Amino acid sequence: MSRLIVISNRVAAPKPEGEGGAQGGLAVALSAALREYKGLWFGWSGRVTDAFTGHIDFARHDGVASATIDLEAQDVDEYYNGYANRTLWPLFHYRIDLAEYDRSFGSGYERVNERFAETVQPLIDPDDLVWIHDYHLIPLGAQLRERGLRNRIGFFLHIPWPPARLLTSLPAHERLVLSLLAYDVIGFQTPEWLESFQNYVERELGGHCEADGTVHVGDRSVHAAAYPIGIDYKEFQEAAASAQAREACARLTESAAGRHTIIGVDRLDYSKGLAERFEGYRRFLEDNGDCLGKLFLLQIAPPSRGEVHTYEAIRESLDELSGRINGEFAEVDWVPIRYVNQGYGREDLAGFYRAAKIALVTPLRDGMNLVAKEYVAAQDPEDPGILILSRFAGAALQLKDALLVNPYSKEDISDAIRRAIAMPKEERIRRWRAMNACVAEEDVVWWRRNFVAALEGRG
Ligand code: ADQ
Repeated sequence: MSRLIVISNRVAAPKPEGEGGAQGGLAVALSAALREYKGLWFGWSGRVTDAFTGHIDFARHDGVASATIDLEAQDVDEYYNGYANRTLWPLFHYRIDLAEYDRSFGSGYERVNERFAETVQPLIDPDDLVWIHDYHLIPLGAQLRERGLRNRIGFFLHIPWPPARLLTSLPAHERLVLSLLAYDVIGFQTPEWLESFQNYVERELGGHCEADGTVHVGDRSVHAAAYPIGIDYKEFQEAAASAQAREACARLTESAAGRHTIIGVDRLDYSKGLAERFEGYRRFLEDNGDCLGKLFLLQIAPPSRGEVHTYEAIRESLDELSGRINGEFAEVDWVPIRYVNQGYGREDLAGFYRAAKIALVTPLRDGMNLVAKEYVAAQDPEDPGILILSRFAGAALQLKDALLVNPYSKEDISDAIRRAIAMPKEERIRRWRAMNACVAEEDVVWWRRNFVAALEGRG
């Protein structure tokens, strides 16, 4: 049986026993795959050294072998904070206004991908399957091919693929996309992102896409398809049933004092539509005076990517906006927004989700969005809550029974909250059952099996 080599920017190291806090769904799923295939997980350690040495740190946790390398400060600036998070992330989330095109970012990105290729290549045996993840490492497959690697190599993109008209604003876009043709399989979260990719290939590269997913450009053929990622449903249900989750649920319910909780859980990122969400909620408060004091929004949003300026700016603007809304509407015994800038463990989150009557998941653009699926999985089947979901999240294609909204429209968000509050229990249960069946069935194991089957040439 082949081994599986997973390569991603960071390796999700399992926490040592006793430190608490389970891993995220992706880490759990990939760890399970690596155990099944006796593989190796390769990536950046998160540490910075004076000069790149190519030294590899090997570790083994819970049956999963990992190999990590350290990077130089310049690498981190140009590759991670630069090209990945200031160029590709905004552009791929349709924010060309925020995308920065700096030549040094591009060369740093190439350099780090070369460094990954150089160091990982000797660890790969001829029969191994290689699975590369996300926008940080798009050219890695081509780099490995240049070094003579002939293994099956797959790539999965966790974020959206932008429309061709936006992507062409990226200098050297052709080079980036052509490098993808080195893979055997390219996976996207949804058919929409796949279509944008195919459209680019046909318009810009003169390629040809077949109905079975084969993409031809010149003499290269690649299989490109949608593989929507799911959550680890079983693990999340267990987390939701844990004593800690029940405690978290009780704590939030008690502090709500009979009011409805609306929950939002996101990394603090402009793609998540937090300012638009707050504005939609403000519109709801303005238009529904009878609801003042009867509900509140709990927004959990730990800061991320603090070294990138736009992230500092969004943090400041949300501090200000939540303060303004609270100042406008609060009473001595009620604040409309509880805005919390910290992360929580999975058990706590599961408990909070269960205590919330409504979840507001309103990204402006999102590859998939796992929070929407976690919220569904955490509900009480006898009395489930309501998911309000952006139509621009990949998850909207699967969770059709959510209340789908346009996240740019304050009125849409406000109307959906009103509708959710008034929704009869039978309708809540009917909608939840349909969504839950999908979240349970199309889970992370299903995702991984489908992708790996395609990588093995069976899909
Ligand atoms: P993200 O943009 O990080 O992921 P998401 O899919 O929502 O977005 O996953 C976030 C994960 O982090 C969830 O498991 C969530 O529970 C957790 N999380 C978020 N806020 C948290 C908090 N305050 N405390 C604790 N945990 C928190 C990228 C893409 C997505 C895609 C995923 C997986 O942008 O579109 O769904 O990868 O492919």
